[in-house]
Amino acid sequence: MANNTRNISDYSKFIVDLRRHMWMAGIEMDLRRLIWQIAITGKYISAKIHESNRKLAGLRNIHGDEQLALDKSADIILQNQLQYSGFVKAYCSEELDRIVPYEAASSKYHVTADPLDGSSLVDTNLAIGTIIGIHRDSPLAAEGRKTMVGAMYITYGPLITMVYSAGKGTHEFVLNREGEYVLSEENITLDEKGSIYSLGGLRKDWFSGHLKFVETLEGEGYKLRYSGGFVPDINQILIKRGGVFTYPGTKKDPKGKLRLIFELQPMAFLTEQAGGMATDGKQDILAIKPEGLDHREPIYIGSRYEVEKAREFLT
Ligand code: AFP
Repeated sequence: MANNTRNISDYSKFIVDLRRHMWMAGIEMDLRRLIWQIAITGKYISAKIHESNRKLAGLRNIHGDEQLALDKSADIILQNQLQYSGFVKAYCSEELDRIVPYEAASSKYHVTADPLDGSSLVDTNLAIGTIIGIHRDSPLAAEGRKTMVGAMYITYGPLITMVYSAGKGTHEFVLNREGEYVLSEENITLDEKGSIYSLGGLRKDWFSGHLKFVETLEGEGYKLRYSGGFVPDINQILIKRGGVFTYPGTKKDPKGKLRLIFELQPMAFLTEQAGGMATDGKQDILAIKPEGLDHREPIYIGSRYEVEKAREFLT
């Protein structure tokens, strides 16, 4: 055989799909299967986004936001996929007002979901996403560092990508035309310092310490990257290997906007696994014990330099 042709095993070295990656990482079987089940829902949710009627469902979730039909549909897709999977002991999501126990026999994982974060961006065709937390106990039982065993998000953009961690690094996969998740970025590692910042909240409502922090980064030439979608904004910092996202406490909302269980814990888990940090300005997000499903916290998340710098201005 001419030496410039590769046999199939050579090619397979390059196409590492999600199941093979998790097996090679030595992740426990039920957790591998659960992550796989959740990743597959990305295809169904993406199909829903493309066919959705975008009409307001008129339903209200517990957080007082208006609920787009899409949020509800994404939640139902996740529940249908997980309720009888046998791996989920209980499920809670931003679209529900309680934790739903599942009767599956051998289930042991608790799943948290923001089924479609950034849904208000759907009509702008900007990227939105699904955020998932995986816990060995109820997410309300203790701080995230004690209960979390994994986290992932799916980004619905020009490509469908999925980033996951089960405690052995943070890795990105792309959904290819054949419907397989293929490894695209392995062991994502943030630089000590980045060059982009993503700033939530209104400047006029910022506290002085936060304003001084932002002005310091501006003085160091940071470039603004903010889409209004938590998933693509965090994804940009991970894929560009650095920078900081912040949605601070403000004079109007001292606890900020983003929810600890459904949004902040999963992104904090993924970012720490990528060598970064996530705090509320003072303490680690994963060190905060959730007080309830609607618990919100300010967030500073990304490279160590920027998150530590924020702490200087906020304590
Ligand atoms: P929606 O889910 O209502 O679109 O809110 C998205 C979000 O929760 C999060 O994805 C963004 O980071 C944040 O809100 C943007 O908030 P602002 O619209 O106040 O900038």
